[in-house]
Amino acid sequence: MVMNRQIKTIDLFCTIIDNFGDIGVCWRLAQQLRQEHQLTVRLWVDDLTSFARLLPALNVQLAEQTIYGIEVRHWIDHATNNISPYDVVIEGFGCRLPESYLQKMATRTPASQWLNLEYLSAESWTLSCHSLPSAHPTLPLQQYFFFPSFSAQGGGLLREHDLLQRRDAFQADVSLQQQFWQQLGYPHALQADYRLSLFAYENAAVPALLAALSQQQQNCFLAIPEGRVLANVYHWLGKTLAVGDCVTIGTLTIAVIPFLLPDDYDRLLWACDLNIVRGEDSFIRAHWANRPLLWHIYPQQENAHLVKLEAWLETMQVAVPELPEAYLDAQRAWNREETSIAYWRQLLQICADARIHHQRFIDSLSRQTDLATRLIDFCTK
Ligand code: TRH
Repeated sequence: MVMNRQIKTIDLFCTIIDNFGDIGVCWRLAQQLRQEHQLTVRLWVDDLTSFARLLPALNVQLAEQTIYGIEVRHWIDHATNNISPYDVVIEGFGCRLPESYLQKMATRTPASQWLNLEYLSAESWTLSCHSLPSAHPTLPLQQYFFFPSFSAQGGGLLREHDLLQRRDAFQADVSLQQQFWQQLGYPHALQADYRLSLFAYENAAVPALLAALSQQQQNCFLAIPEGRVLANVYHWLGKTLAVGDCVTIGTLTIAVIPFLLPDDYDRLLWACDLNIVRGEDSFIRAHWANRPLLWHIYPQQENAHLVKLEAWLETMQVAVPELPEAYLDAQRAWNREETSIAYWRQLLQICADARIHHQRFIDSLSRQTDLATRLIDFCTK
């Protein structure tokens, strides 16, 4: 008979290399484990200053603090020295745990369960590696690979239990949307024919996209949270913009908005007709917005990211064969940094044509169990 193991406490370790994706995922997971699974969660983060962009309530001077019931620890050298490991220890994205901590995990009774939370990829090999153990070379400890996935066979996607209801309520209520745009300082955004958000890495396609959007039949309101892609926007405009600035060129209005709190960023995605997103976490949040998206995938050496991109496109196509090829091609064009204005002139139509098909893909994902629940199931069984 297989005995279910009781899990009460979880350590989650995160290093912030650059950008916000790793901590975005870890913070989201920590909150869900605490709020939806009533676990004691200790989150170890090496860079509190970057973390504070997502969580301004964080005091970056403190080595330990509790926020929303989660114990946040500054993960610096020796921080784990006098600490007893919890029931489950999760390494976010292959960050290396101190050897002394691994020893304590192995000698604890029962030994801590050790998971490596991997990056999301729709590639099929991740499903065969999901949940596989890998033995520590010297300690009696196994590490298990946990792969987020679009498939029922993998680790699933992060999705809070009430997220879709909150989204639906927001999208059904124009006054909530009006209030949101008002708070951002752009009440007139709702008067545009289309609303777009843009969060991307530097991308040479941006000037062509903006030029195309400025020469349409319809008016577009484009909200750009402060970040790296602004370099390309400035290039097209011939001048820099500060947060709070808003310019109109032809049919395009561009507003540079501050980097938003995660809940407000969700609202921005829900409020837009098309979201341009990047990396991993904003990419998944854009799925849950249930609107067409353009994904700027995190560039990797030897174009490994293009394989990942194709795997996601294939996953969508298999789930919804009617998804227009043009929508899939737009993803490729964005990542090859297509600079033809003529190409981007079709984007709004492509997205409008794809919208209901894309929503069928999101529906299929919404019916799957979320990542946090699968993770707990995996640890308890
Ligand atoms: O910041 P990113 O480029 O992170 C990337 C990826 O995760 C990539 O896989 C990883 O290897 C690399 O970092 C090191 O993109 P991502 O994943 O979308 O993370 C951005 C986070 O910032 C996400 O949690 C959403 C959040 N965000 C806000 O909270 N407010 C905002 O205004 C914006 C634009 C984003």
